[in-house]
Amino acid sequence: MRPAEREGIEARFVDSGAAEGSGVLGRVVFGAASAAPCLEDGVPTLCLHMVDDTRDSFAEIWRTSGETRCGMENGLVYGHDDAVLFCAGFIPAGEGYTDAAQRAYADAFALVRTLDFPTIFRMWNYIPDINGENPDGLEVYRDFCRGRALAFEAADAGQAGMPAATGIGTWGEGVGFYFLACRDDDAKHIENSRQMPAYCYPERYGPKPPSFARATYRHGALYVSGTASIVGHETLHAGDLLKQWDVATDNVAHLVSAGNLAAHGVTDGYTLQDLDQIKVYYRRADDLPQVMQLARDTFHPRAEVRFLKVDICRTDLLVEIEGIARHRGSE
Ligand code: 3EB
Repeated sequence: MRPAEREGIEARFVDSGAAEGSGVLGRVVFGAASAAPCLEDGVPTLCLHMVDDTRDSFAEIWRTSGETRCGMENGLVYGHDDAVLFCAGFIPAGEGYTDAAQRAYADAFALVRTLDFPTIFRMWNYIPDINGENPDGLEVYRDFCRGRALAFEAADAGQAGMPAATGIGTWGEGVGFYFLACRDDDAKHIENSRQMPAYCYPERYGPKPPSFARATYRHGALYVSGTASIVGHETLHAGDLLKQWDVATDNVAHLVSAGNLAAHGVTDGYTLQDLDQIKVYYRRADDLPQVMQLARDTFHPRAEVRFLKVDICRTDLLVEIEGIARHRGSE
């Protein structure tokens, strides 16, 4: 694969309430309440409870230059143009997540087949009480992972179909999720040679491993999964924010580098300065000032960065970073 033209879709973070105009595929509100997705003024909208003060709310807007259509099916709300589909869903809180997650993912896989956007290239999962326990004593995250893995197995998608993803906490009730899928099969899933593929994690992290790739490359953009202080499969530096930041950003830097991408047949390469639409998830409220300073020291001065205080899938992780790498050109 060679670097292609700038792709036809892009994300922006806007403070809630900002005018949007046309060409919006979907909108995710990181605000003070969660709800099942809906069409709001014809725009697929997912509200996630991710902040405790509405003043900190923002929306992630997915925009395209193409003509958009939208719809609803099986509780999934979607918008698409000729090339890319945005889709959001919701799993109400209940007696555990294995079956519900498996069903929701099966419905999502069925929808992308029906609408003919067979390649999912980025997925986000916001999971309430992620470190809590389900009624059987299984951790909520592990319970969710089991259902998701069963859905991937049933879809025969296997590891080859697992896209870049985020699986992280939310303050809300019920799992909110959204994803991007495309018609072409140009998406390439990328692993990180510093980290064990998540779908190979040993059983001590749960009965079924997490189903995601470390990144997905499509049309010149590299969608970087949630990335934390994990080397091999092990958490490094429990309790130490600074060291975890360094390992997490070293992981991202290596993931996006030309050397790592070349191992996947992708002739392109990025640095941390190319990362944008960054979300920094942090566990402890008191860490915010330090996390903001670290982000200023690490990322491009014009990169969009938002900070979200939520629980992270492993209790020993304090920070996790995601974003989209793209060449900045002459902006
Ligand atoms: C990790 O590397 C940290 O379950 O979808 C990162 C990205 C993580 C995605 C997911 C989990 C997920 O294992 C956690």
